[in-house]
Formats: sequence, C-alpha cells, structure tokens
Amino acid sequence: PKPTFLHDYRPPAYRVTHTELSFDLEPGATRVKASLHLERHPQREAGSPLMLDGEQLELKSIAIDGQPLDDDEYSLSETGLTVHRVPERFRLDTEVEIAPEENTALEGLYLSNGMYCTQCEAEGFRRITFYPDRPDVMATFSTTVIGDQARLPVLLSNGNPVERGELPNGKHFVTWEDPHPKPCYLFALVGGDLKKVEDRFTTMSGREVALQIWVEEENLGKTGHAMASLKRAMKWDEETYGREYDLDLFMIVAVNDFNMGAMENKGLNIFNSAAVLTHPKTATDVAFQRVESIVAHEYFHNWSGNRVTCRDWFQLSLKEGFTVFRDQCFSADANSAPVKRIEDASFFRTAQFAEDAGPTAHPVRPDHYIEIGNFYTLTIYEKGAEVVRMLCNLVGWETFRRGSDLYFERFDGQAVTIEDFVSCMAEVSGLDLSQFMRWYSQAGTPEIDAYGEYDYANAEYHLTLRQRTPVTPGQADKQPLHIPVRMGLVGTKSGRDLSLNLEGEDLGTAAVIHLREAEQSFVFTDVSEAPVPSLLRGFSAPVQLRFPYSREDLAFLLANDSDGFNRWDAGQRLAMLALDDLIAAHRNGVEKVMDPRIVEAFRALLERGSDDKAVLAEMLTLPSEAYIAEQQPLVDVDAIHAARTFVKQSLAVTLRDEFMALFEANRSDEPYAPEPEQIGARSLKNVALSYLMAIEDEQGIELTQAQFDADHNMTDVRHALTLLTHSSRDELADPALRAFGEKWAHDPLVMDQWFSLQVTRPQADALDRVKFLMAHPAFSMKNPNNIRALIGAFANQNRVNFHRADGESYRLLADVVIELNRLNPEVAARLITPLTRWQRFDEARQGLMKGELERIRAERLSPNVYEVVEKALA
Ligand code: HT7
Ligand code: ZN
Repeated sequence: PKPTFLHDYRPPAYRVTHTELSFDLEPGATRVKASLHLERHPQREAGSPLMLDGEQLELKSIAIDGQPLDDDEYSLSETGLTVHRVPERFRLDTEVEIAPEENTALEGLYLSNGMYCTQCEAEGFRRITFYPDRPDVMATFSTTVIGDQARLPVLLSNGNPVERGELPNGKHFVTWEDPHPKPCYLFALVGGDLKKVEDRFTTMSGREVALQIWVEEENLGKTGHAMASLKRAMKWDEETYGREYDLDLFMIVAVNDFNMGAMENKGLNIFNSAAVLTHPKTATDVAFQRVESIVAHEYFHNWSGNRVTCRDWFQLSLKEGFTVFRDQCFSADANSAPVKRIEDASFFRTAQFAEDAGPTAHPVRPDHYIEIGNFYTLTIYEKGAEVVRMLCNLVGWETFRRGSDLYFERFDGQAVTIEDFVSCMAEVSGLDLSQFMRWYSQAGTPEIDAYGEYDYANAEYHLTLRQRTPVTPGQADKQPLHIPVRMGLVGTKSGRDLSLNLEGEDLGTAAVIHLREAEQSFVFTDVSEAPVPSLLRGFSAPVQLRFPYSREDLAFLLANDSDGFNRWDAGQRLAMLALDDLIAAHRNGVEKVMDPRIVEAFRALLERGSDDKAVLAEMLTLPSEAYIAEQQPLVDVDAIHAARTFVKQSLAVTLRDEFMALFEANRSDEPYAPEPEQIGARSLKNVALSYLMAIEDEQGIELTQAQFDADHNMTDVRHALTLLTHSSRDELADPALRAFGEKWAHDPLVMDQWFSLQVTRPQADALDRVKFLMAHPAFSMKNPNNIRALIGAFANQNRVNFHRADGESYRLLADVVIELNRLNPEVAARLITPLTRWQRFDEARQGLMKGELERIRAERLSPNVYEVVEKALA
C-alpha cells in the first residue's frame, strides 16, 4: 500500500451539491441507489475524468443525466470507478449491491445483533456506494430506507423524516432529509427492531428539539444518564460557546458491535452500547462519567466537526483535539475539576508519552499516512486537546471564546484546516502564533530540564529552563517550541506563594512564563524567602519536566502547594523517587527498605483529609505500573511490580488503622447517584480497601466480601470482586467470580467487566485464564468490546503476565492479531500496540516480541496492520 501525503492535497475535480440515496435492506442482496448532483470544482481544470471511491461494491447500473453508460465510458477497479468524460454539471445515477451480513470490519453498512447500522468515518462510505469519499465534498442528503416492516420496524437516517409509507411484500419505507451540507463520513443509517426513550430540549432561541435514544427493548431502563448528560451538554454548549443545536431532532442509537466509542453523524449519533447504557447495578462510576463525556463529545462535534469540518484527514485533530478540549472542560465543570485534570494528565503522561516515544510517533498533524484508520490516536485526540488548551491559556478564555466565535462564523459550512483555526486565535489576540504552530508539525514529547537557585544576598531566584525534543521516526531535526509554563514560587518559611517579579513586571503570585528558546533564564527579583518552585502547574504544557527536587522539597510541595494538581504531582514524584530505589534494590537482589518519608507524607495526607475526597483518593493512589515503566530507561516489569507492591504493602502495614478509619468514614447506604460527592467518597473508601487487601488483612477481607455480597452498586461490587480476584486466595476469588458470571451471563457489558478483572490478575495463571475465557459463550472474536475487555486488558494492563519471560503471551497476542487482521483490520491494528514497544525491554524479550511481529508480517496483511507492523520493525 502507498502512503497519502499532505503536500499532495488538491481540491476535488467535481463537487456534489446534493445526494439522493435509496437503500433496500434485503437480506443477502442489499441494494443502494445513488443520484449524485455534480459540478466541476471552479479551481479545477475542465475535462477531468470523474473519479469516485468504491470498495466491495457490485455495480448494477450507471447513467449520466438518465443515459446509461456504455462499458467503455467508464472503468472499475478494486478501489473505485472512473468515468472518462463528463459534462460540467450533471446527475450520476448508480445502483450497487452490497453485503452487510458479511461485513465483520464494521466499516460501511453492517449488521449488529440483527440491526443494520453504519460507520462511515473515516472512509467507510466508499463501502456503501461510489462517491468522492473525502471530507471536503459537502452535500445535502435525502435518504430513503426500505426494509421489512416486521424485522426492521425502525428506519433512521440523518436529518428529519419527511415521508413514510407501506410497500408490497411486507416492506415499508421512510425518507429522511438533512438540510445541512455534510461530508459523507457523517452519513448514517439504522434499521432494526428498536425502542426509544424520548425527551425535549428548548434551545436558547426558543426552538423545541426532540431528543431520542434508541436501544434494544431490554435496555430501555439504562438510558436515563445518557439523556440527562445530553441535555446538560446542549445547555453547556449554549452557555459556554454560544452554540445552539440546528435540527428539530437529535437521535442516539446504541449498538453492540462498534470499533470505537461513538460517532457524531449529523442528527443521528451512533454509539457503542458501552458508551451510552448505564444503570447503578451494571455500570461503575467510571462508566457513568465516561458516558457523560462521550455523549457530550459527540454532541459538541455538531459544531466542532460537522458545521465546520476538516479539509482532509490530515486535519483530523482540528475537530478531535478541539472537541476533546471542549468535553474535558464540560466534565471538569460537571464534576471535580482538579480530579478531572489529574485523571486526564496522568493518563496522558502514561499513554500518550509512550506513543510519542515509540515507533508509531507522529505529529498532531501528520504529513503522511497509509491508513487513516490508524490515526485515531492519543496524539491526535489528547495531545491535540492539550495544544488547544495551551492556546486557550495563552490568549485567555475571553479571547479564546472570541476566536472560537470567529472560527464558527467565518467557516460555517466549510471544510477547513488547522491554520484556519489558529489564525482566528491569532487575529483576535494579536499574538504571533507562528512558533506555536510547531506543536502541530513536530512529533515527540519535549523534555524540559529546569534548574533553580536562590540568591540570598540579592533576594533573587534564578530559574533556567532547557528544552529538547527527542528524535522521532522520520523527524531527526527538532526546533524549540513555544511552551507556556505556569508556575509559582512557594516560600519555604511561610508555605505561601511569593510575589513574582520578573524583569520589573509584577506577575502576582502565579504566572505563565513563556519558554521559546532552547535555553532561557528567568530572574525573579524581590524574592523575600528561599522558595521551592512549583512548575508546570495544572500540567500547563504536554511536556516531561525534570527538576532536581529533593524528597524534602517534594514533601513540602505536597503539603503546601496552592495548586491542587501540583500537590498531587509532588506526591507522585516523591513516590517515584522511592520506587526507583526499590526497583534498583530488587534488580540487585538487595533487601528492600521503605523510605519513612513516604510513610510520613501519606500519614500527613490521611490526617489532614480533604474537602475534595476524589482529590485525596488520587493523592493516595501510587503511580501505576505503566507510568512507572514510562519513567524507566529499561523496563523491568517484575522489578516494577515487586517495588510497587512493596510500597503499597509497607504503607498498608504502617497505616492500617488509618486506612480502616478512612474506609469506615466513607461507607454509606445512600441510594446510588453518579454525583461528584458520592463518587469521591466511594473512591476514597475503595482506595482504603485496596490498601487493606494489599496485605490481605483479615478484617479487610471480611469487609471486601461483605461489600461484594451487599450488591449495592456496580462500582463497589466490581471493586470488591477485583480485590478478591487479584488476591492470592483462590478460595475467595473463585466462588465470587462464579456467582457474578452466572448472575450477569445475559448482560454483555457486565460480562466484559468480568473478563477484564480476571485477566488483569497478577497471578501466574492469567494467560491460561485468557485462553479459557476466549472459549466462553459470552466472548466473540467479532465483537470489539469483547476483544478490548479480554485481550486488550490482558496485554495492556497485566504487565507481569503479558511480558512473561517465555513469550507465550506475545504469541497469543500475535495469533489474535492474525485472526483479526482478516475479520476487523481497524481493531487488529490497534491491538498490536504493546508489541510495538519492544525497544523498551531487555534483549530476550525484544527478540521474542520482534519474532511475533515478524510472524504477523509474513501474513497477507490489511493496510492497517501492515502500516503498524512495518513501523514497529523499521
Ligand atoms: N469521530 C469519531 C471517530 C470514529 C471512528 C474512526 C474510525 C473508525 C471507527 C470510528 N468510530 C468513530 C468518534 C469521535 O471522535 O467522536
Ligand atoms: Zn471526536
């Protein structure tokens, strides 16, 4: 397969002004008729052939302006259709046959549980009909869906229903019209036996919008949270961004088989059922919050993505980065803002940093790709959101909002570029953002080495920052970036933020300094006492910051920093210092000794408590094994696991009574509500319980068992079951797992949780369990949620067992990838990720991982898997 390059972009030769579609959903012979109203693009030369994308389509007829074409007037290939000569303006009619029943890739039109549904982003529409399948071709759509009235009573598409009726042979039809021009990746169709929950929303200008969530009948009781989240998101977007919904109807449909979380099709969002269905008995707090944020994310796309879309797929982060930033702010407003930032930053520093340091590293705006489906990455989404956040912080919220208004007004109904977005921000702020643009083109995580010195004699604090971005594949030359560093100086005597006077300017007690050079020094004057610097507050830039903090400095910041995020970060850094020593001790076979300063810092946290329980829960949580691994030059999974377990057990032994008291103080029999207060208390209680279970404290075991038996809500039940399953006592784990598995055998989303918590257990039988569970009736290789819950959770979250020295887990993953390469290339390519990180491990493991990658490479590969494997082995 050949790459596509950003620099080759040209507007399409022909644009489509209106698209009429008719689907006859007939089992074994689905027919799609398309009438495309086309005209030559004014910037393209006359006489160009018409080239349409199309894959796996059987062409039945073709005509221009009603005249059927002769065979020599067009040609067909594996990837499309070319009509050699066409008029300047014309109508093209085609009819094709497609096979949704055989579509296991879940791109285009496919069947999930007997229900027809579509996924067209990024390039799925070309599997539905011949079309210029590119986001800069925007047309109005009129869609008629025909299906069997008994089997498919519900027939949906984008926009508003304008006509419906009965047809011979028990069929019926519905015609939908979408007045908003859109690219075909936002097209959607659903046909099935679904039931709806309905509500209403009155927009800020007083228009009434009908809101519908369509699900299988048994799930009707699990839609309340998604509906409430949708209404909150609609209101938030009006109040925060001045954006109003623009159709009379907004629909969400839940499907069980879906490659990602959800899809923002105009007026008809299609959701993975895991991203929409919740019930206190079946979904955890984390799932409730995830549903809230995904519902909001897809809704926000109605403006950032749909009304203003991407010119080409290189601009993907234009819509995704901006929309993630918007959904992050929405969730921060709806829940605990500091916890949201801690969660997002900690996930980012673990997973995106790893992507940026690996063989598939790419810029937020890549300059080439083989398969765009491989670029729905943490870099495009999360780093893209961090870049937008930096822009917002640089210009300030009020100005950012003016820039956003300008962007939506100026480019409404257009397909645009990242420059268009940034230029609006430059225009409203008057800032020169040319250096800032490098964030979009330069891959890799910038590293900042910071040094500080207090000059007592002159009452000055000298801070030096040095930035460097490591080389990434295909990008050896890195330029300095414009990095906003939010900071404060915390006085060691007063414990307070000191005034910041920089080059004669009074910046108050917290400020953003701008690092633009490779090395830059900042001299703060009138610094009345020796400070400890608090740098990169709120994770103000997506960088790796190093500062030679002593353990005393970190304990001081943990107790005194006014920035909640940096207080948490100080605790993580302090734990990391202790963990580093213990990892070394484990590797050298030296006895492990717990640093008493960590214990005292934790004791102080427990004694002090916090108004925000969720923040305290985060502070009491040790860095994950994945994060610790990210900080090591060479990953030793066993040493990391042993060191982290040792710290956790040492804390639990010494602070056992404090953890017990914390547990008791936060348990409650209140009816479940996914509210921030309750969620915080549950997190804190469950963190305490996990410490008690780390030492298998007898009373802790009883409490865990009781929490499981009480069956109060899924957050508590799942946590208790995980602790029992991850304990060394199979006599506790086995009966609980059996009871849970039998109770929930009918619920696929709960069974996915049951799979995950078993295959992430640290015991040596985890791989055998994976193999055993792959034969479970609730598991199917064709269901992406099952794959992620079982294989994905094992490979990404069970580090000691995935990296077994005998390489058996690598072999299993490669076997699954080889099978999935045939069934679902998008999911297969994503699943390879842990094998692509082979450089980080010892030689023996490197050899085993590369061996499996080579075994995959020897297969007949989809472009998706080919691209990832080639990069991993380059
Ligand atoms: N914009 C949507 C992306 C998406 C997707 C991409 C490739 C393959 C399947 C997919 N399903 C959804 C989701 C979003 O970011 O909102
Ligand atoms: Zn999105």
